[in-house]
Formats: sequence, structure tokens, C-alpha cells
Amino acid sequence: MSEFPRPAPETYVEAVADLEGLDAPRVGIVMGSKSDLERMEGAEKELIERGIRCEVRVMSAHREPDKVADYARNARMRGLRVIIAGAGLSAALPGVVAAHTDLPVIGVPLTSRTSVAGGLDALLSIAQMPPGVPVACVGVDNARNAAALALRILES
Ligand code: RP5
Repeated sequence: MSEFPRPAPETYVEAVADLEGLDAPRVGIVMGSKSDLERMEGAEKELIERGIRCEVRVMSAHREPDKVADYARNARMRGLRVIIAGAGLSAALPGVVAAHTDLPVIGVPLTSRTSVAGGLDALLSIAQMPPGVPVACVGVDNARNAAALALRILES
């Protein structure tokens, strides 16, 4: 057995409790591109108005897969309790986040410059997840509802 001192499981639990008591964000808002910022700002606004600490990050499931995987894998340890993920086109981001975390993931299908059928492409990409990898899905461009749902999850 290694002599290297390993933290006891209680230490980890205490660390998470500490994070919750301090300024650690409870909700992560991620999106696939800077071009999504405007459509996602309703989520941040809603959470701030309700006094919920959140963070906003841009990361693409297709262009930066390792960054997305790292973010999702570390999310719970960092104190996050819900992740809101918005993306347009072939919107893989919410599903990829859900593949790497057991936190609840809420997907926001977004319209973008080259969307087809008014965002139906992203809506189907987010909603049609395979069994066992759940992603909640709000309406097209309805980031505010994602925040409202995150709030209900945090309060449940
Ligand atoms: C998606 O592709 C993004 O979420 C965005 O909605 C869309 C277009 O991205 P950009 O080409 O503007 O970076 O991945």
C-alpha cells in the first residue's frame, strides 16, 4: 500500500460543503460558441435575479472535446449542482456534458446564423438522447426556462 497520505472520504465531503458555504457557483452555464452568448444571457440574468451563483463558459463539444469532458468531470467536485448547456446546429454539447457527469443537465437548443427549420436541428439533437444519458430540453432559444428549471432542481 502506498505511504502517500490520501485524503479521507470525509475530507472530500467537507471540502464540498465548504464550497457550498462560500462563493462557489451552483449552476454552470456553458455554450458552444461566443455567437451563442446573446441567446444564453437570459439564463444568467434569471439566476442572478433569483440570487443563485452561476458561472458562464464557452466550450465546443466538437471543437474542444477535451475541455468539455474536463469541465463536466470536475463540475460536482467544484460545487456545481446543475449544468445548463446551450448549443445550435448539431448541438452535441448538452449530451457530451451529460456523458461525463451525473449532475442534472438542461439543454437549450439555439438558433444560429445557419440553423435549419428555425432551430429544429438543435432541438432534435438535444432531445433525442439515447437511454441512460438524460438531458432535459427546454424550448428553442428559451435559456430563461432552463434557469427556472435549474432553480426548481436546486430547491427540490
Ligand atoms: C454550435 O454551432 C454553436 O453552439 C453555435 O450555435 C453554432 C455556430 O457556431 P459558430 O460557428 O458561430 O462558432 O456549435
